[in-house]
Amino acid sequence: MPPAGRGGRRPATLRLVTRTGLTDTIAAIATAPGSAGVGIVRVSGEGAHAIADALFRGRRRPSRTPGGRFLFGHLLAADGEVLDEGLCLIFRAPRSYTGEDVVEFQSHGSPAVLGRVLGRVLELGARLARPGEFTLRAYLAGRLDLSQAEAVLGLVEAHTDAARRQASLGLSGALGARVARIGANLTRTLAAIQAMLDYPDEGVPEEDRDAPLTAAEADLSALVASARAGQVATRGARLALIGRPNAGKSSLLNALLGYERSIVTPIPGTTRDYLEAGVELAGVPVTLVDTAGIRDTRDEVEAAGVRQAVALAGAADLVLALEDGSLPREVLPTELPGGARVIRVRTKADLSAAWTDPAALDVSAVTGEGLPDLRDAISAALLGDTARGEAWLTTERQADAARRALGHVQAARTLPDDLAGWELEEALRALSDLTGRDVQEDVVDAVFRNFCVGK
Ligand SMILES: Nc1nc2c(ncn2[C@@H]2O[C@H](COP(=O)(O)OP(=O)(O)O)[C@@H](O)[C@H]2O)c(=O)[nH]1
Ligand SMILES: [Mg+2]
Repeated sequence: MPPAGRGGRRPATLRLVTRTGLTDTIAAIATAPGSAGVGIVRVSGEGAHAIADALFRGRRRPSRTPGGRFLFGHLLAADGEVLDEGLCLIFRAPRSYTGEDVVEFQSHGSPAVLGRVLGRVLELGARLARPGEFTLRAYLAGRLDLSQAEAVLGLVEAHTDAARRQASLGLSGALGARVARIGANLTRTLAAIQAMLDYPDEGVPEEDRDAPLTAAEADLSALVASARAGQVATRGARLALIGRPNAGKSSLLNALLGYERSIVTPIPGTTRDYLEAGVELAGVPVTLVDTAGIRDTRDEVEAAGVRQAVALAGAADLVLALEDGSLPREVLPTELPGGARVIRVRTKADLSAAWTDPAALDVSAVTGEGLPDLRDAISAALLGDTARGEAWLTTERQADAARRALGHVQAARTLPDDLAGWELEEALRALSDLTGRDVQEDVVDAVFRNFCVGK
């Protein structure tokens, strides 16, 4: 039965409790498969301490040991055989990751030892945890919201420093706080609209309604924009260098890489195919793509390369559009596909300038002049305000919720007050989907399905 008076908050939670039998005790190997110095078997639930008493022999009984302590001793098989020596870490509800009684056995990290320890834990009455079930319990205990649970997954899977930083911010609740700030502004707007409707003669200042709505819209737009950065941080980015033949694309690629990957010659049309090379920029793995110079050409091979260059630019997360600064400026014969963002670069800045443009960065691949600024611009374009420590959206699920919220806020702006109020309520609902405070069971399931067993 949903708790009374709170609008049926967390109905999904209650269904999950009954369906998965959340009072039972679960166990899993929490460390990665394979050999390691240390391995961990984690046990959570009402029976955790009793299982530890039966399995572990140390200076005291685990069930008599205060939470937050650990014991050194022996892990025993059913017949008393010593499986290994190790540690038993004791946590007491509610002060544990899951909010339940938890023990963690640390032993040597071999598959043989961990397999026996886990086998014994299961014999003693625990069942094998499903993927993500420890974190699911933390969520159900109210210790994490859904976006924080996703951040846990992000931390487990982080391959880049940018991804780690983001997940860590998400886990800290920074994303939740950012969303709450937006929600508070929407609620203020709703209150002002309600007051206008209820007391049309009182003269509620327009400002009370418009200022928080404007702030919420700006915050939401930034949040939606951050979703792309979040994905870039997680999976890396593609950066295409394009420009006319001889603009200095291959030279700049080599300069960004720090080694000679691409052939550089004074002959226009040297690079006819494209080539890729990986480099880390701003903590993000970036694939640099060198393309054929774009020009009108009769050469069939070169023409194919030009078409490919335009397509590569369209598919990239970011485009560096290079123009030779030492020659009179010529526009590219091809319109670049929209979508990808573009940084304009005036190359060969060490030579005397034939033109200048405040919208272009001056860079020399020969002297290295302008390279630090270019790296900063790339990082800002790929990661946006996230470099300033703001929390971003890191999953498509979160991005979808934020886009829906923004859509409703934008719709609210164009509507008369009574209809605007409805849109704002929908926006608030989309925001609560984002942090997962009142979401449907299938959404929760989908999030936790991606976890590994033991997390
Ligand atoms: N002085 C100077 N020459 C450059 C610079 N970058 C490229 N070049 C020269 O310009 C020519 C074309 O360079 P390349 O990188 O092959 O251009 P791409 O055709 O766009 O790949 C070569 O002779 C390079 O040595 C630069 O920053 N300064
Ligand atoms: Mg080239």
